[in-house]
Amino acid sequence: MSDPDITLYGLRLSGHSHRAELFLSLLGLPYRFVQALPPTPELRRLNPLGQVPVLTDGEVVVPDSNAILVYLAARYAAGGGWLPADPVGAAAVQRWLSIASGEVRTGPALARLMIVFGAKADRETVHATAKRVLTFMDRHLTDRAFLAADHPTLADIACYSYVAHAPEGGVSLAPYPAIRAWIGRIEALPGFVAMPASPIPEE
Ligand SMILES: N[C@@H](CCC(=O)N[C@@H](CS)C(=O)NCC(=O)O)C(=O)O
Repeated sequence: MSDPDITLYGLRLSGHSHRAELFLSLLGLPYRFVQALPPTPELRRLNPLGQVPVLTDGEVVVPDSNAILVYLAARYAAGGGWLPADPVGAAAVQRWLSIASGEVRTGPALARLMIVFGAKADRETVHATAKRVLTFMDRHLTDRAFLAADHPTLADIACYSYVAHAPEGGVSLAPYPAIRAWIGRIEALPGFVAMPASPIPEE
């Protein structure tokens, strides 16, 4: 296998970018980071949607945070348990990738986007979505160490950034002890790298 020649086009305050950077760091892969928002012409060439993150690895171009996780796991960590090959394990991980792009994106991530970046959305709806998904996740984690297996998988990496930084959007994690314990387990993984913190708004 050729040496990795990896560039991550992202934004350091983006949780989508962070999940890609976190996984690169957990795998110990060398990479360059290029800040690409507001969308640069290079970013638009690599991803016509104009969104970060995009990962390039030599000639390979992979837009989308979850696609990047899948690419890195399959290319550089096959058999490492991040992306199980068995049908039940694979489906369990995919379920959480969907939740990361669905309820986590439209709940805690959007609540943070409203505060940190001034995005406009209906606060009540966004916070109701956050409560629903965090309540579900907390119950799910009550008797589990990780979301989709008895070890960390892409499910945990995809969900971590926006859940851990939910308080920056005014979504407290105080009611969710199992989630807080899970966050501690992710942050204890060798190679963990944090997303820069933004101020937590007063109640
Ligand atoms: N489905 C995409 C969503 C990425 C996304 O929403 N990126 C935001 C930053 S957090 C972005 O690039 N926004 C700029 C834009 O949409 O113009 C992924 O998972 O990578």
